[in-house]
Amino acid sequence: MKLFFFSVVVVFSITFNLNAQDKPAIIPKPNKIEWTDGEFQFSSTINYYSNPEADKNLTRLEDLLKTTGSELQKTSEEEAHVSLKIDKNLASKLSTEGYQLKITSEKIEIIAAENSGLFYGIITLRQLFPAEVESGKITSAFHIPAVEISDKPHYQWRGTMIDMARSFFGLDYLKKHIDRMALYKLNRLHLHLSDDQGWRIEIKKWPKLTEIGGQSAVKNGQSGFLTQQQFKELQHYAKERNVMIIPEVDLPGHTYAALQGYPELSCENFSNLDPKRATPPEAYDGVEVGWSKFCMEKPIVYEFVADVIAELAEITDGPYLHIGGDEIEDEHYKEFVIKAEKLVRLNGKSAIGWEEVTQAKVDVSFISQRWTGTTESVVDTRVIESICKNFYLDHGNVPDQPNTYSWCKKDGVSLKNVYDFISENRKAIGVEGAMWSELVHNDKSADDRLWPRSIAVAEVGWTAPEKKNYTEFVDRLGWHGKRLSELEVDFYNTPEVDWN
Ligand code: TNX
Repeated sequence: MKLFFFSVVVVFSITFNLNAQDKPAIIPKPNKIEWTDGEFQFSSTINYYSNPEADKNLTRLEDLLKTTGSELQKTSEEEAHVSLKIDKNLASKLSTEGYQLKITSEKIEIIAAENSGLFYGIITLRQLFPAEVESGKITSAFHIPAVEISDKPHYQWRGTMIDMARSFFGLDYLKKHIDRMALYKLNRLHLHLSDDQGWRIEIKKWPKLTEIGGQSAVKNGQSGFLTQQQFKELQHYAKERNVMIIPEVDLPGHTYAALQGYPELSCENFSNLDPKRATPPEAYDGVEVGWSKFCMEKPIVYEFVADVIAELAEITDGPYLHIGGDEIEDEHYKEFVIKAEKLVRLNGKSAIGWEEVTQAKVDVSFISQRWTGTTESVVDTRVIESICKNFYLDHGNVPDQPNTYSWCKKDGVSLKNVYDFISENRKAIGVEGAMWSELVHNDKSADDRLWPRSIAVAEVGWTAPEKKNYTEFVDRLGWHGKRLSELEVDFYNTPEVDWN
């Protein structure tokens, strides 16, 4: 009897110890994780070390360790409690963004082949700290459970898109957004910078784009634009957090805001526009799509496109420019796409476009962004998955959520709809959640549409499909409610999640 009781207790405690839920919840789920025995406790002085190659991440580690209130002391590798190391030999195993994190009762070690990997090792360590870390100071005593993690992303492209054109979002919001992206290992921020309702990026050769087109917005939306200087500042901020900015100017349709200042880019008598919508120099504040376009027979249109692409290429660090290409019917469309794509290449970048561009025989370096998944392509390009029923974050978190769209999926796009996405496309390079802003007019509603669904985007992008499990994800996410609140994210209170 005694023996029986003893074995029940042993079995119970083993099960309990193996239950990951009593451990801090890491999102996205690491691809290899093993909780081991013991825990690491911070003492009043923390000795830390980084090898010279890892110096880029040093301040980030110091900032994290400072939240404990302990003294920090840089020491030799042998004496260190916490160490950061770059080891180029791990490149084939961990690729550029992977890392290893090993925690024992004595030591915390993060190793990666590159600084982007170390950055994510530090992010994982950050998620092992209590939620208070996000406000900069931890007041309660805590310890970190021993663990061994070897992790790298499933996809290289883990993105979010913000529609800046219908309603503008300022630098402060974008920087906050980048911080939040980084916490979940999202690494691509696509900015939709022009559409019928507004033009949001300064182009020096065509100043009326922002002087006029920067002043309008969708009804009740915010107007404004980024100067090239601000764009660079944002890009620098993003780069430090391993986020690449992808600027999009939507061509040759969705171009009304450009025509406001430069009506010469439209056909005679504006016959390429729908006069019921608007005629230059009037602004357009409605939400119809597919009614405006450039006059593609006019040489000046190509001068314009060449100038805009050249200036964008000049200020963009990343290798990509997004040229839009969606929702337009025109006999010159394919020819236009091919020319625009060539201009992008001439300026040293690769072009991305919405999936419709693959009706044209574009270069194989092209990347298409799928949103309906129904275009008959004539080229087999690499693909970013933004299929609307899984990734359109302007749709409701739940059915009938006020001020959301439902044209793609009438019940909205739930957290589970995002999470359950699996790409069947062998040329998929990743996923991107798209927040269109016809109905999103301020920071608070942007938060509500982007979070927590972008966290599901992050896990779809990072974790291997066979390791995903929705029930278990939702459990982990519940533990992040406090962290998101510390970060002042006005996330949607999804009923699918039991927020702790
Ligand atoms: C379709 S998807 C659009 C956008 C709209 C969005 C609204 C795509 C490439 N074009 O212009 O904002 O639907 O959900």
